[in-house]
Amino acid sequence: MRNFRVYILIFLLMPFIIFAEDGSKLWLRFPNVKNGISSEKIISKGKNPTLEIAKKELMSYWQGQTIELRTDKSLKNLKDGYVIKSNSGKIIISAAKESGLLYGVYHILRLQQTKSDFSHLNITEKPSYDIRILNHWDNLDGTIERGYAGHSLWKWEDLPNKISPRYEEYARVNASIGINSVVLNNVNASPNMLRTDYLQKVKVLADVFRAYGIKVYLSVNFSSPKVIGGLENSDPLHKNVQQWWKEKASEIYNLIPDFGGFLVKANSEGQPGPQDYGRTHADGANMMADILKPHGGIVMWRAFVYSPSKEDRAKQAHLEFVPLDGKFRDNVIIQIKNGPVDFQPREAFNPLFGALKKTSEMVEFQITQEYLGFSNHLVYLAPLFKETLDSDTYSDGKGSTIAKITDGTLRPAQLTAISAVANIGEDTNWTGHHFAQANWYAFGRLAWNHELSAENIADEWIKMTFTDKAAFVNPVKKIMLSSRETAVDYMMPLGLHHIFASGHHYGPEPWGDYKGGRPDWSPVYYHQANAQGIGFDRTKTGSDAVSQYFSPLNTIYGDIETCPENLILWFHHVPWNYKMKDGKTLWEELAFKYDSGVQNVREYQKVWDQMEAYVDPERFTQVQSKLKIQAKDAVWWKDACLLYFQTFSKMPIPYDIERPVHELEDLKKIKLDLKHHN
Ligand code: BDP
Repeated sequence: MRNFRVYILIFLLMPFIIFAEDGSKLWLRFPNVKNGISSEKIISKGKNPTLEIAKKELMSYWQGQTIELRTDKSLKNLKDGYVIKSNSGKIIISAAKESGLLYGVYHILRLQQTKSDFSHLNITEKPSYDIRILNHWDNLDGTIERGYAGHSLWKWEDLPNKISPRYEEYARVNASIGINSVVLNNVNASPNMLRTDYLQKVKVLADVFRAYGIKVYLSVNFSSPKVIGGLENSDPLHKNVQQWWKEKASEIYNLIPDFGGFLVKANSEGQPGPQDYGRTHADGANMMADILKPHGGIVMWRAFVYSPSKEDRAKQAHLEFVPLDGKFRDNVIIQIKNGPVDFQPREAFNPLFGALKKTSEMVEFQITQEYLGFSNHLVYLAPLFKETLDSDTYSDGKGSTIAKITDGTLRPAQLTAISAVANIGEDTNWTGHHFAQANWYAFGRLAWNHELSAENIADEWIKMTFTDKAAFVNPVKKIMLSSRETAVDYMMPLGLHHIFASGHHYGPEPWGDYKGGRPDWSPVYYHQANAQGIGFDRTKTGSDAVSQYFSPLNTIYGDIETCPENLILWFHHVPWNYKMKDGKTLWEELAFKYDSGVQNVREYQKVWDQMEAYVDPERFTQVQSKLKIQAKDAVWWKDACLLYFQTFSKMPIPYDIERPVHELEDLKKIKLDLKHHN
């Protein structure tokens, strides 16, 4: 009898068990399989694993007319791109490569899913970048540096024998947005990554990814020859070191003939590099580039270099790399973080963009929200990505945007690339926060076409991931589009930066002064608050970082009157009573910004609550509880920063804004026990 009741209960719960929404499908929620079209309605010649996937996707999910998939070598100039045309009742997708056909198939499935009109299609797509690459900061022990969605997807201990089904799902998801490359491991790379047993595991992943048009790359530790090769040192100019890399490269290419190449973090934050032997970044990068060249591989050499010297950290990459311009091989690309400090909620763009005239440059974004509330805060990053890509560097005159410098328009390059640090882990919904999925999506879409707007991408993503009902799409899009500015407001408005709690970077610690440690890891180094004012003086009389920008930006940023207010504390030490454009004093403006960040999150909560009718209960409540955390954190940020900065400004909290609910001394005691490495 008891058993019987259990059966009845299971039966009644069945629809919920089967349809329980866990976010695992991301944006790939195509209509039910049984409505798909029959195989006769898909015309294609030839056999190829990628083409088979394209056909399978259509057969399973396409509900429209007959489709023909054609490879057409004359479309080579479109690279991975494709043409989609309606032609007497059928749709023809043509591309030079099979991967182009697969991208074309995802394009029409996207049109179907967003209920777009596809009666008269005439679409030509060519990707903005050749290499659209995710950087995983995954360690061999399964942890992820700055990962907030569980452990690594890569099960190194099970590989090469056991293959998780998620490897293929991951590849499919990436292909659906045009991502064609991945770096599997952390830039703080373990030398063991290059051991033969690990390479055999990497091979298995590469084999799974290949049919989805995805190439594998690895982060390598510069000391590998010494550490795993047993050589005396890893000096890039030593013959035996070069020989070691040469043999390693042959071993890799034997296993993985289309291996992409290496990503290298050298001489930064304690990592080894060519400078350990008195050699330059160019010596190190070129040694590897020469070895990879015959195999068709490339080197992505990171410009994220800084040391605890007297020099302003924001200037260091430019100082080190500009003198090396023109010295790098043509299969080296310098990988540059969007800002000169470190993935802050807002930074001025990195002045290295455009400063290298004879060297290829690529952007590195961070999708994982190390500095944006981890996977607890809803922060849609497309506006941040766009802000960087659309920034005019003036390097080659007006209109020299970072997009044009990196996509081959202004600096014709052998290969162009764009990268971002992934936010993916083994959580069921892949990214921890359901809305963090949008940032993976947005990066892929912008890497494919950097001219898309943040709004269009949000629109697409919401319709694909939730529903196309306007009553949901419009308010949620509004939340997404304002969310990055909101986070800036409650964390670091007006150009403040790096005032995070040390190490884990979750929550505020503007009082952080790690005496005896590295000054450039201390919040007080970055905000410089004192009785006179607040902000980092990077003008001519300060660190002179402004001079690294091309004219007229150097003067615009260098003059407090013309500096954009959203960067004013990035470039200037500003008196507390300085009059801002809206007539408020700097102190008041700061207080209002913090408060408006908090108010916006409260508004997001209210709007989200109204969305209940349009969302499944699981995702509704999960997002709702994350918003609660975000609201609490926003208040924490506001109180911590205002109460602490008030000890310098000695000015009252303006009447109109919400009063602090914490005591500064209590906030100072908070020490979160989160894992971190610095
Ligand atoms: C910083 C992270 C650190 C990374 C480093 C990097 O805090 O974990 O190793 O960047 O990009 O943002 O190398």
